[in-house]
Amino acid sequence: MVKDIILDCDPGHDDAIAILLAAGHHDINLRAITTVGGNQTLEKVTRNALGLATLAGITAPISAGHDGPLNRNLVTSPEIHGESGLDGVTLPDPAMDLDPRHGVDLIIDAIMESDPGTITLVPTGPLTNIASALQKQPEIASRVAEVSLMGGGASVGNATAAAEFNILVDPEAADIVFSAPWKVTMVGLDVTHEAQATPDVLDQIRALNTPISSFVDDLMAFFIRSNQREQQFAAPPVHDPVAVAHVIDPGILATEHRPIFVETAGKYTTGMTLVDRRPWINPDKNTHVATGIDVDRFWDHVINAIGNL
Ligand code: PIR
Ligand code: CA
Repeated sequence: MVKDIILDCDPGHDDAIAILLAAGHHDINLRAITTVGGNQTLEKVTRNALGLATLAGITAPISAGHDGPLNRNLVTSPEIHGESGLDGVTLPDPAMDLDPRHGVDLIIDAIMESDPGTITLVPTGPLTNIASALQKQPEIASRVAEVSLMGGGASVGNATAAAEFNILVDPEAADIVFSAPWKVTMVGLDVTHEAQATPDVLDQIRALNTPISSFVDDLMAFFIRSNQREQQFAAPPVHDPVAVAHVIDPGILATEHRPIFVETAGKYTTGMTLVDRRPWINPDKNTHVATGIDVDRFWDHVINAIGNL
């Protein structure tokens, strides 16, 4: 079944793979791309989104959202993604214009224009735009099928001991998103750290032998080096496409229905996603945590999508 998604992202090497997966996979109808300040400044990630859309032949509207968190200063990740946010590749000049609407308005319009329950939101950056959309039009909560977001973790952080980067950048926004009356699936580090671009995966991508496959190869070459240098990963975790893959093929992830809370004022734990795993606690919120992943099936979808482009 084809699923309609809105991708809210901060490209970013792994966001780029999420965009290619969404654009190339036959079971996804990409309705809109919105950008948010995160891995790099809004200006840079928006430029990257336009270049990627040009490369992949995407015709969906693209618009720029918030340039930084609701009430904090933006922290970026140049050590992982470089100065451009997408170091290691040269993007084509954009062949399309940005949609003139603010990203938040594009998100609201796309949801309110669609039949209830048909759109899945896939945020792969800080949750600023999504929280802002909820504040501006709370009715979106009842109209969205699911929020499949890359962020957080039940047992591990990357930006700090407790926090994953996307949640740490804007914890207040994350708190709003995890507290709203809609289904949230947290595709966090517990599963995305398993989704590594191993030499075997890269061989399969190279074997496609297309302009896009060699672009992905160059993109991953930079990401391999930065992840090795900064976080001692032998092969880099490619986080963001896992949240798209969950929409394509829900069986790819094992999930648990558990209450999840975002720490906004911890001494050591700001940005932590606290998962209540006490078995006797009946979840009274519709939050789900991903706890396992079929890694081979995940890469099959990504490689299939890249091959379609
Ligand atoms: C990845 C990211 C940030 C920091 C590191 N070290 C690695 C970005 C990715 O784009 C992904 O969305 C999320 N934030 C993973 O933490
Ligand atoms: Ca991202």
